[in-house]
Amino acid sequence: MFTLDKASQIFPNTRTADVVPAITARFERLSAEDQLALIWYAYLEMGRTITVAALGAASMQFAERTLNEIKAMSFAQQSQTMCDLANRADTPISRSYSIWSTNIKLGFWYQLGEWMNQGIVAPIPEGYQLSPNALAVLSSVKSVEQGQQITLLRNFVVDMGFDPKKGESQRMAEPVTPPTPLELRQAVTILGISNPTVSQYMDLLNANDFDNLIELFMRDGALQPPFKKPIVGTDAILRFFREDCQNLRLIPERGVEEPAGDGFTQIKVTGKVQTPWFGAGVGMNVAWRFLLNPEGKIYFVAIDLLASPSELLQYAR
Ligand code: ECH
Ligand code: GLY
Repeated sequence: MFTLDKASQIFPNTRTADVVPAITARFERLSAEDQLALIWYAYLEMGRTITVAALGAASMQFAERTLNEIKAMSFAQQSQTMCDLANRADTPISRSYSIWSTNIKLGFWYQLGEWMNQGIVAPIPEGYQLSPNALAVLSSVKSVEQGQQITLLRNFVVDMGFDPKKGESQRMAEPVTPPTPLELRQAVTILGISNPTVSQYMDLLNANDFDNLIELFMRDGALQPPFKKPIVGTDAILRFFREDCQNLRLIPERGVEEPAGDGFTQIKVTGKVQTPWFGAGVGMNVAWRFLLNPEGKIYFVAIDLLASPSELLQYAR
């Protein structure tokens, strides 16, 4: 029988973008001032080639009160509030922040960035000098591919704030958008793959049809997002889909399918993923590693951010 541990080791030659956790760890050791300035410079630089979309109004409602509170503050208080978030200081705003879903956190910073540009929120002080370490981290951020850059930026933002319950708190997420109507859905085709579970997985996720998507999983099945521990069980996976997976675009390209023993099948697919934040502007190179039970239900799927585009063609076990 397969265990989760054994399942997570299928296709061990998949090379993931380990620079992401490595750079994130270096970033975390910087001062709050350096962190904020570094993000500002990286964000400005990225904005020269790609456009970030604003979050819809309905999704922003949870952050609105905090945003208005910050807007009404003096520049000094605003800078302090942003530093508190980066320092994970225990303040009421840092506590509110920690229970927001990833997208609400990103939408909140997007708005602050707009206000910094307009002079409504305290800018990074003119002539601010990054420390030598921060300069080195910034140059590492700039040196990786765009899909890895936006993953870094998202990591930086997600880890801010103060969570007394360490992730166990009630979370606030955006409203769930209804699934795409059947007649507007488009089916993927994946070179080398005829397995129906895998194509349905892609099609249902692309259609935000999470209630049918979750039916593809075994009750104790698991999904492992990039650089994360597996999310185990259909209740937790469904919550993750609703909170973190709306309006993604999965563009699988090719794959291999082989027996894995005990009647299970292992399938590796590579391709691109687009996030609604950047649309077609950024295609992240990813692999999906599926392990299916004899009935074709998903026991395990890992999504890996790949080290380089050449990994898209890498199928050797
Ligand atoms: C300013 C300065 C002060 C400090 C801060 C600032 C603002 C920063 C801002 C940053 C915005 C960053 C954004 C990043 C978005 C990243 C999105 C990513 C999405 C990846 C999704 C993937 C999906 C994979 C999956 C697949 C599955 O099959 C299953 C589900 C799942 C400048 C003010 C902070 C505004 C918007 C990286 C890979 C394929 C696992 C989800
Ligand atoms: N905005 C959804 C995501 O890509 O995380």
